[in-house]
Amino acid sequence: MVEKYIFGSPFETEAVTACMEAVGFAGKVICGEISLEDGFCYSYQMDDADVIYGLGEANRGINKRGYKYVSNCTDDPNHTEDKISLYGAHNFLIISGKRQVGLFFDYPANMCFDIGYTRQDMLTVRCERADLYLYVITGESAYDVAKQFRKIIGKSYIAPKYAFGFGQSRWGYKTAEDIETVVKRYRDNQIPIDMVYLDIDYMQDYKDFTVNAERFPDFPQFVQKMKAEKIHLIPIIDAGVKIEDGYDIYEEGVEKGYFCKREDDSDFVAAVWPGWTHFPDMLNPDARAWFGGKYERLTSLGIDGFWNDMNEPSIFYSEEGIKALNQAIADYVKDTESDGDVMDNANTVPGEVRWLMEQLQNNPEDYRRFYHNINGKKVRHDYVHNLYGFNMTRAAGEALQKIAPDRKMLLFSRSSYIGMHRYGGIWTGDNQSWWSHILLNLKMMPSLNMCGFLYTGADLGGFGSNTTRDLVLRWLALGVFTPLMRNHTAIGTREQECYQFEHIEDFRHVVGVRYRLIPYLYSAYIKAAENDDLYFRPLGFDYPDDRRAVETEDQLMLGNEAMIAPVYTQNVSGRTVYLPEEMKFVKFMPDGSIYEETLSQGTHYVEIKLNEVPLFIRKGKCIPVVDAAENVDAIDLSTVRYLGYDGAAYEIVE
Ligand code: MIG
Repeated sequence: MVEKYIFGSPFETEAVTACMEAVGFAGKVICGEISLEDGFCYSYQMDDADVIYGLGEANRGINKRGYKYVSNCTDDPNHTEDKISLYGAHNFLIISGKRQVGLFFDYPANMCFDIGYTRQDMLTVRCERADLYLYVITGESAYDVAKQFRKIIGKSYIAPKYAFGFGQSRWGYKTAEDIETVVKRYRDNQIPIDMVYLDIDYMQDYKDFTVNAERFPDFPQFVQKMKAEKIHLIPIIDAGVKIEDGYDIYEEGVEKGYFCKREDDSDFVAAVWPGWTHFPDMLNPDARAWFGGKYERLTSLGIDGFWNDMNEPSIFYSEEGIKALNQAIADYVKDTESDGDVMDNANTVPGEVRWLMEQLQNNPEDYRRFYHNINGKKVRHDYVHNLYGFNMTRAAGEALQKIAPDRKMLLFSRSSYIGMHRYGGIWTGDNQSWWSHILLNLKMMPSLNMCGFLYTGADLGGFGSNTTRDLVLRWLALGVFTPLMRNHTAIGTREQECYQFEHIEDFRHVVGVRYRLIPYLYSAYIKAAENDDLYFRPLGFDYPDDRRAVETEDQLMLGNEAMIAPVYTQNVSGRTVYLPEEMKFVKFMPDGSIYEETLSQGTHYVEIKLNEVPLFIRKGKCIPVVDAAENVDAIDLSTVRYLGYDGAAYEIVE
């Protein structure tokens, strides 16, 4: 059962697609207390045994208890354990204990979820203005509640099958030659691959929808050449539009009034990669259609996939921020009669100047300095901050449906709000080449699925920091199962393409296992999307009465047939797994054979070498496997056989 409560005058986020009558709040909701004395505050006294699921792309565990999280889409590339805000805002929780209750707080501004942080047994959800919809969902189990929630937010975006191939990316590939080298080395080494990503350097001066003509002398022909090699090129699109005379997108946007404006109606100016930029008003339906239409410049050249970046939106600094900093420096120079070179020795930078410098990036002040024009109404950005990335991706998604109604395109975003799952997937942003981030990747996946985001994945091998061979291999062995399987890394870090390391055959094998499993994984994904179901689930969704299963957070259920338990620690030759019931332990061995062993319910230590990929098949189930292939098109379904329990059947769907 789903109930919808209205508080004040909520902003229509369009997260929910189901038509429902909202009930006015009459002092009581099914579970918990609500106070409207100081903004909005929901509170609930948690039982010791209550598990709190949800929050989509958030830090820490699958059970969110024991910390606080703030929905405030933020470009923060350092995902340490203390961080409370990442790129997305997914305000959906499930309280699972004596009762099974889902709560969706449909509110697009800053919102705090204190889940046993201030007081260990208290869950409180607060926001500044009591203008929101609250959906309260009751069900038989946490799993049931999640599925009911998925029903009201509309069907998830479905990625094309090629997007289940392997992708290579690196911030730093600049020229057609760089890309060709990557493709050649993958093909020469017979490591399967379907996609190479174009990061910001393909553009002319970081201008959206342009291609640098020196680096790509004949881009249309290059796209075709790559196509012939069975490679899809996936360009990045950034939120900010460069201010530059003669750049038609900038000029059109100014003329049509499609950029976000300051209070005095001048176009807001922020610095991002291109230098000074304007932000397209993604919340204005006309501006959205206009910006989305520009993707055709690239699709008309044969491009069929995109990743949307910097759409929190990320701000390096604003004109106002720089002015304040310059003023502080000038004042300092005047006061001290120094020679004006405050930067020559960091120790001489006065506290106030240093503070202003540190505050330049993603400053909350800046998010209060610009406005959206939403159907004629002026809305200050901070009131709707968490909807920007959603609507950028919606702009693209709606346009792509028009441009090529019969063709599935790949689309995913960095920033998101619930509702965006209908238009694209997400990648989890700038992680690091840390072992702990393999586990963070794993734990985020089911929470994202609860919020509708099925096409998801992390930067395999790690984005920031220098990676190592063993880390890439172990991470790939998790990535084999995530819908987005992409190796991506930052400029300046150690090269981490699969061919950069010794014993390339191990990489060929691990990536090859992905291709052996694509018929299964893509089917499981389509089934989840079509049935408002989850592709990845916490063990507690399937075994709610088994406390040990509920508390297991380093394994996931996949589809209806499988469980994964990747290795995420260094220098080990295996790991401990917990089996809530008998399962078949399967290992894809480097010689192409498949090891199978039936394991009983309980705890087992299983050996898993760096070049082996483990998987568990549930009792009574089976999954299809095929021969490895060099790209998705080359997968030969006639090589199919079934792994798992005899007598079981599996239906492959596409
Ligand atoms: O400020 O385009 O998360 O994947 O490589 C960094 C360069 C901008 C952030 C993305 C990352 C991408 C990088 N971008």
